[in-house]
Amino acid sequence: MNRPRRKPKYKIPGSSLTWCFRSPKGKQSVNFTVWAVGEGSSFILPPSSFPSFLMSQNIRNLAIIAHVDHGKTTLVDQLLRQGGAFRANQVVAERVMDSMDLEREKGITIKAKNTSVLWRDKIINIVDTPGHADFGGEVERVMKMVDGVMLVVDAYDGPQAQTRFVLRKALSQGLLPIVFINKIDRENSNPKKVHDQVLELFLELHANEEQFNAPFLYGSARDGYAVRELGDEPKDMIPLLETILLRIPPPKVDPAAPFTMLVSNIAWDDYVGRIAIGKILGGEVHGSDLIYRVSKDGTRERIKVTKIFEYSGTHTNDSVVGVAGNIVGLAGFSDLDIGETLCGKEEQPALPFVEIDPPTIRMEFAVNDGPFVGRDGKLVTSRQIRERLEKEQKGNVSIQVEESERAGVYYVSARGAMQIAVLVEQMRREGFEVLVSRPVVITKSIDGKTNEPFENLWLELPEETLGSVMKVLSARKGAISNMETHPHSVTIEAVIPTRGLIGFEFDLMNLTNGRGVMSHLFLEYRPHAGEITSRLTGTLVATDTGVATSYALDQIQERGKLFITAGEDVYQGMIVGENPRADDLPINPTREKQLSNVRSKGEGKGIQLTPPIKLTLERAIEYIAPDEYVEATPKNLRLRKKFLRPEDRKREAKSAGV
Ligand SMILES: Nc1nc2c(ncn2[C@@H]2O[C@H](COP(=O)(O)OP(=O)(O)OP(=O)(O)O)[C@@H](O)[C@H]2O)c(=O)[nH]1
Ligand SMILES: [Mg+2]
Repeated sequence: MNRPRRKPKYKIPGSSLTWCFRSPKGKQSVNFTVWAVGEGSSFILPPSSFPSFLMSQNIRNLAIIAHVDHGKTTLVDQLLRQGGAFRANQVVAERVMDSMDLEREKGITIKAKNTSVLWRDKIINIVDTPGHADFGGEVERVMKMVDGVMLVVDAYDGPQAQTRFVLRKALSQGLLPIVFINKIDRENSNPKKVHDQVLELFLELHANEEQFNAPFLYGSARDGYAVRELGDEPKDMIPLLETILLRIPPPKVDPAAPFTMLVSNIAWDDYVGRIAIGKILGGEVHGSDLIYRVSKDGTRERIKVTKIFEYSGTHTNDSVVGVAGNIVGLAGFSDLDIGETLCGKEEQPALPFVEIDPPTIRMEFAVNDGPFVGRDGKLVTSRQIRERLEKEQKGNVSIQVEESERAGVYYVSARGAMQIAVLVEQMRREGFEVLVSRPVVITKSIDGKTNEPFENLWLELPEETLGSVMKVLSARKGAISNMETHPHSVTIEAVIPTRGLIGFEFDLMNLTNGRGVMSHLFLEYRPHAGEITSRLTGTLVATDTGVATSYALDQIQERGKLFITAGEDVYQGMIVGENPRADDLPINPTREKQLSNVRSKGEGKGIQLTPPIKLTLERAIEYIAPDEYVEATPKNLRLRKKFLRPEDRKREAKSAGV
């Protein structure tokens, strides 16, 4: 390998530096401008300034994968810190990679994102991935960009459903793993037991010998340390960075080949438009190069590269060249899809792309046809909604959008209700109003029989709630495959139709007072499991449009639970509460007390209304019945009947044969 002959001295950011080295072409020297000063490496150089044959040897591409909340993004913070990405006195937000508003608000990662640290003269490209099962598609596609993975496992919780899913994907791609058992600071954590559980998982998932011999490290991402052996003195993240350099191989790429890159991710920039993100598999690309974009159907389009981006620390930097092995972003596209090949020569073949797991649920997105349309949102037309959904489909491989047979209604398919809720939440922020239906599962016909998706479900419950949870599980057609009792809890493994899982978390939280923990994972398609009655309650439906009065609500709350409070605007067909019985009860929430000569309107003052139940978007989507919608606007979430007028509902029910 080529090594620099003379180690450059310590420099300050902005100063210039000449680096001499031997190369296959003889003695060479390159001039650099020092970017920043980092720990361990003494300085940080723009990666693009390395000559490309040196580059790929100096790059490590790594994805951080885990179950939700096991600490991936917190770990990335610490790696960036150790790599000198932050100035000594810089105030940095926690979980800097969770940069989307919605990510910060929900405290979870939604989109996979790239960054890099330069440590001991090596560029470590890191991809932070989401851990929530609904965003599994994001994880699958980044596997093609990296040469190794860091599997993070919580030292208390141990491997969970999504640990299994992401590890299986990584192992089947032949990637080498490093295991980081995180949160050893947690009380009652059991890193030794978790170590053994992870090894068992490796066996179960048929890891090859090299993968099975993965190094295990332990630590606390929150407190900023990693150790090789339990009991070692906790200091910093250096053991983890050293392990990455030792264990993760440099990318296997050919710097001498023509330029080739697989589009693994798409980002959007308001100035340059679509950005193709991926690892360069061969050759180099320069700003203003003419390259080819090969679509999945084989058509080739000539593109002029307008910008090259590199990802470093919390920044995106412009670069003059993208070199083989590096993960870069390219701009210059009017249209682009994930999975497409970019290449320098017209005759180059397209690269194969990993097929990712298909969506399992589908929902309707419809134009808001309620009387309050346009009150909160500016983007309400069918065309605006269609364009927004199409844009989402481009950047989000696991979402599919289709037109339905009805005007202004689109079908959106995804991996789970959470994924769709996130999309709706983003649309609300952008000023959209939209109606969304309850999710239905996507069925398949196999040998003439209807098959539906099934999932593995893992539950952990307080023991005393076991009976009631089992009852709900069996009503939802769950079949228990394993059960273990622990001193304070019970763990259950079950196989359940995806259909039975819709709204299940809501029940679980109610039955266990929020103490139940669940995770689930797509298993396979199996024959339809038969009827499942998911919601046993009916609704209280408004008969009139107007303002809800305390007087009316006071009477209504004796019938059921309220979703609204006095003073809120309501409309005919809107759902204002839950009826404990299965049918829908028409009520008038706008009714006012008849005024007599002596009584005044202010007489409602003494009325005590119970606080209304406010469902979050996710819960609301799973709560509603098939003939209902959630109306999502920038400021309000309302539940309503699909057909607002009772006579239309009757007609519809009749034609559906109910
Ligand atoms: N006690 C303890 N808590 C930690 C540690 N690392 C992370 N956490 C906490 O765990 C929670 C989840 O951390 P994240 O870094 O967001 O987890 P994540 O794996 O990125 O989560 P997703 O991206 O949503 O899958 C946060 O509240 C962190 O503060 C740790 O080492 N010890
Ligand atoms: Mg995260």
